[in-house]
Amino acid sequence: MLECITVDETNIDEIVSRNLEREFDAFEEIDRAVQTILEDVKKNGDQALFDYSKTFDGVNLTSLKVSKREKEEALQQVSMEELKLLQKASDNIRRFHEKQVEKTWIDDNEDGKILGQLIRPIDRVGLYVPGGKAIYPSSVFMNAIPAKVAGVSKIVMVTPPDRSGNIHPFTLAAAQIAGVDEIYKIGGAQAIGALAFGTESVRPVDKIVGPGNIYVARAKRMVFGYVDIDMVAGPSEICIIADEGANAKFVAADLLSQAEHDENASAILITTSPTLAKNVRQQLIEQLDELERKEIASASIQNNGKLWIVDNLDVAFQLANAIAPEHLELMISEPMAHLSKVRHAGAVFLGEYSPEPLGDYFAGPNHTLPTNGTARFSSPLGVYDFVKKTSLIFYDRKQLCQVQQDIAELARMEGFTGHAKSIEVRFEKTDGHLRKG
Ligand code: HSO
Ligand code: ZN
Repeated sequence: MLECITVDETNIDEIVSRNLEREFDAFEEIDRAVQTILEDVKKNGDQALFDYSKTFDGVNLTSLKVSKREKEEALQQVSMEELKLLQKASDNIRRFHEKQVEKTWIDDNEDGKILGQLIRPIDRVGLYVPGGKAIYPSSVFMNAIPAKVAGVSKIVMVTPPDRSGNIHPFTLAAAQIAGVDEIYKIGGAQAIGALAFGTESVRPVDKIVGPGNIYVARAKRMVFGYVDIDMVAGPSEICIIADEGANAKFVAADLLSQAEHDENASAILITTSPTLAKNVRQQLIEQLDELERKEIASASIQNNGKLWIVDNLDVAFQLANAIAPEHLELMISEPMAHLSKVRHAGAVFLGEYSPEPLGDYFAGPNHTLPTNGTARFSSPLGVYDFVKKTSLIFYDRKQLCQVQQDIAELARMEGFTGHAKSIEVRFEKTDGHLRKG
């Protein structure tokens, strides 16, 4: 089980780089397989998709699209209580994301001049939802709701079917609550190909979002540029900064909540208290035993679990910023007072009663967050990921006349006489056409 390690200001960088190796993996073999699948889907369309369903999902499908009847039946298989619960979570998520809506602005304060920025939603978004044993209605919400709030007109979901050709009712119910427009029984790299290139059944989309296995992740990277993609999120991470007053039981439970995701998930405690570190270590051993996903969680703790002891909270925050974790919990007294020290984190959870799963399912903020240190430069998935901006420029004749020389000179500095001419031609003394009004 875990060792408690002391970290001080002088060895932060060394500790972080030694312990959190951000691998730049070569995926040659996987990429070759993915490339073949993508090319096959591009060339052979639906037929390729049916063939891959047989090979990878073990099912002979006759239709890829989930029918209205299947959607209705799914809703009947979910209890009233479960539906209400899903609705409650989705309401919170929608309310939070509505606050992210950016407005078009137009500045027309100066006579004869208008500048602005139009905000327009992406037309068609594809949402990948993992299948198999994983059932993630929460991920359906976290991807579809911000797209819906942004005003995306078509949200197309793809997810692999089970061996009987069905999709889990929770996934279908969540998709309906979130307002997903079309659902297809396609998984893996082939689903990414279908969304990017289109087939007889699936119209191509403009952006693909959502988590998936390594094949899906590599396929997304490959079609990037052809379509847009969201971030390629890695295994879950949690970093907890705790002081001597923190409850060891809570701290251990929160570390395990992310460890149970994946053998490669990471769970790190940074504490000013050696006693707390020891107690958390003991708690981890005890609580691991009770988890259903004990195997995965204990492998993750073994591989990437850390108990780091620091002298003071300033060092704790320096360390956390160097990690730039997906989730950062502050189990310290007066966490708000220390917020200014947080520079890089996907989401911050303040105090004893804001455990990470509150954010995964319910509070409202998105649970698709930057991992692998990418919180240094990127943000949670949000409404802003489903819109794009268009600049707006208007000058009338008088305004352009005042700056014509400046522009022409700038153009000539770059050797672009054609650009200069495009300005100057408007002010030449000819009896050329002048628009009335
Ligand atoms: N914690 C995950 C999201 C999730 N948790 C979905 C449960 N379901 C993101 O790191
Ligand atoms: Zn989670």
